[in-house]
Amino acid sequence: MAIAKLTPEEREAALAGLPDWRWDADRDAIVRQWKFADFSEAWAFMSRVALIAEKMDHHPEWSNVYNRVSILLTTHDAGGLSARDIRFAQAVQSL
Ligand code: HBI
Repeated sequence: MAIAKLTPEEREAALAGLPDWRWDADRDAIVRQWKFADFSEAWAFMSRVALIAEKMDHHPEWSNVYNRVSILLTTHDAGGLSARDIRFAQAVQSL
């Protein structure tokens, strides 16, 4: 499924609205980390993110170590960051 990568200008504009996310130039991805009180809190968050992923048919690259969760968003179909990643990050932001 062809979807366009964001231009540098589009990326900067999108990131201005997502201050907690940073751009990973090597992956052309956006990344964010969270630290929760404990594993239970982290897992509860991941459960909600998983539902977003299935609903949007867009899936994060992520990892969890005890109370920490890292999420990296990129669009494999585009070979880099796309509007889908921005929409996903906004949905996570609004949890
Ligand atoms: N998730 N992050 C990410 N990137 C994709 O390109 C992607 C996905 N989830 C599902 C998906 N693509 C499918 O739409 C296609 O691979 C069919």
